[in-house]
Amino acid sequence: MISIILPTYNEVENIRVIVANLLRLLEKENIEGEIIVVDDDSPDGTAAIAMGFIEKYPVSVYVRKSDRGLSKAVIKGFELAKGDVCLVIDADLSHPVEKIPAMIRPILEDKCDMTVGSRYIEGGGWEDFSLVREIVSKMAGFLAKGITTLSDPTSGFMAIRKNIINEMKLDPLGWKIVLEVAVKGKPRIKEIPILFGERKKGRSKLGFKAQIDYIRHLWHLYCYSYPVVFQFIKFCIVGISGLFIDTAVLVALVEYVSFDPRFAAIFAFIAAVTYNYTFNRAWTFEQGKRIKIVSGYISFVLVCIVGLTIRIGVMHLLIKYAEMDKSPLYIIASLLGIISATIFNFLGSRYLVFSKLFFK
Ligand SMILES: Nc1nc2c(ncn2[C@@H]2O[C@H](COP(=O)(O)OP(=O)(O)O)[C@@H](O)[C@H]2O)c(=O)[nH]1
Ligand SMILES: [Mg+2]
Repeated sequence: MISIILPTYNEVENIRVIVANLLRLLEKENIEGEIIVVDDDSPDGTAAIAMGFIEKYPVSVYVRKSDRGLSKAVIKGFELAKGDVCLVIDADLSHPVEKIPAMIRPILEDKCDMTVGSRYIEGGGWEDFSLVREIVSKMAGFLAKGITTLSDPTSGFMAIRKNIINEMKLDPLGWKIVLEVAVKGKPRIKEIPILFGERKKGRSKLGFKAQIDYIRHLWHLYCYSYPVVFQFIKFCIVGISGLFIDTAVLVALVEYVSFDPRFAAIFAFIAAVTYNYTFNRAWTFEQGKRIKIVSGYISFVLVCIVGLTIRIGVMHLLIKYAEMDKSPLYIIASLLGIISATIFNFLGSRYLVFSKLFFK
């Protein structure tokens, strides 16, 4: 059986037509299927119209009352689906329903686990040309190149074997669920060419917020795909901002409390280390929050002190044996020291401080 998931928000002008089109297709192609409308309590009464189909047809309607969101609605649809294959399609008549047999066949024949309707492979395209939409869509696809080989990762038209979904923990953050499933579930994917039609009725919900959400989603998926690289990037971001804290405390103590700069540097170091620990625990390392605060902190301080020793040690070696004591070479020596210390601090944090050793 096929479960067709239809996410809707304010589609009062389209819902009747799309459901009727889907029912007609199921009958014509002799496909056993159910249609699940997942509506986010649209104020325009979309759900009420969809309910009109329930009695006579294999249609069910689920109304989500809070927390609007396309991905969340689709995930709800996956949960409710009884079929072996789930197909997701937009309700605004943008996606060609006649392609549904081509979308599900390769999965039923076990040639792949997932199919995605693509505008950017041979045979696919846009029915009505809209330069802005196409640029936004191409740009969004380009940004996802590092994590997927899909030609059209922002497509909302997809089908997938249900058991792949069952095994996954889906993050409902993103606008379009295709990328989430493709990256995390690693299914065998086949792209199916589609002609994408611009909606004729109602308004697109792809606003500014959805685009920001897309960028946040991409960031999460990049972090997921390249955990060490992105942890290191986060670690460096925290480290660089920590340098500002360090300098601010130093200047404040010297200027306002008349501390000796070398004495003030001790407090500046403590402030920066505390700041770095807090943010690395909350943000850089996924499991950070499971770390015992105090013992994790102590080990982090120790790692940083060893890091500082490494920084000065590397500097000392370069000055002594590579004669890097004259300006500007000593600055390069110092930078190389900082790089070595950063790498050490990162490895120490990842494999010691934020490891299972200090779990609560
Ligand atoms: N349930 C639910 N459906 C949504 C939401 N946002 C959009 N949709 C539906 O998702 C599909 C695609 O949305 P649309 O606004 O056409 O996006 P676009 O094609 O990228 O401009 C349509 O069927 C919408 O009704 C939402 O927050 N909740
Ligand atoms: Mg649309």
